[in-house]
Amino acid sequence: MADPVLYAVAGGVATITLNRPDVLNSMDDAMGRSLISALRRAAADREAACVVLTGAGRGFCAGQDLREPQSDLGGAIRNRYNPIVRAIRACRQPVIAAVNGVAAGAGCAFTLACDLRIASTQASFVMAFGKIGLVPDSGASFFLPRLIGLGKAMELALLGGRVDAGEALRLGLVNRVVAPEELEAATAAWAGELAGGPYSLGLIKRALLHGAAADLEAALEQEAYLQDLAGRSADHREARAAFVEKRPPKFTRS
Ligand code: T3D
Repeated sequence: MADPVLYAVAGGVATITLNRPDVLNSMDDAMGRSLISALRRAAADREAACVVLTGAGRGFCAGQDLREPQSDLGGAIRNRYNPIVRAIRACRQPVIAAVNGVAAGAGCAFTLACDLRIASTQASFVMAFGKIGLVPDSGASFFLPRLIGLGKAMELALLGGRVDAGEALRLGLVNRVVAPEELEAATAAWAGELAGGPYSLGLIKRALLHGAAADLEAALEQEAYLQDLAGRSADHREARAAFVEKRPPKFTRS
């Protein structure tokens, strides 16, 4: 049986590919466990300065595999879906969702949990939960209103319509839309740029994630804490020297 999740690192970029294309990469137990492992592996991988999450075949991820018997949904959320979302957020590197096709249910939520989203024109987004008598999970109730506002989030969650890539871009659900044949190269260009960036990129991610859920005082203090860390990095010293010497900086991600 093929591995349900593939992991590869090249040029400072770890690529995690959901790999059950026959069922649009819908998630069964084995895939859930593999995805959690792959995300934790990427977070700890010293060679990886950026992580890409994508799907094999024509889907990104159609959420829970609805053929898998399920009696304890609360348990499934706590033991499978919540750890995936936490693992995406806990990656010290920026995580890009390269959305190659339909992202439904928890699959849609995973894209929202990533830091950046590049979609192919063949991608679509479905908050499928309501259609099958469930509620948004995998962080969708947290991320969706923050990304596109409460009114539109409510519409997508209650009506469950399929949002195409163009509308997703207009809504701010994705950062960029490209032709299917350009998705890999466009993702590689962003991932390469991030992988070649300074140590502080991971701290920028931490600052914005904290700020999005904090009050002003907490955000100000977190910024001071993270700036202290960034200011002690070799990459910051190098960037200052490069500025003064009028040359491009050479970052070592340290
Ligand atoms: O239950 C718990 O543990 C709680 C956790 C819940 C988290 C969730 O994610 S709930 C949401 C679950 N997902 C869905 O409800 C989405 C179901 N799928 C669809 O609505 C549609 O398939 C799509 C909108 C995603 C795509 O439609 P379309 O027309 O492009 O493709 P299709 O023909 O429906 O699907 C292609 C194949 O994938 C098909 O198999 P077949 O007929 O070729 O053998 C289809 O059955 C299979 N497939 C698609 N989604 C799933 C799936 N198989 C199992 N589980 C799926 N979620």
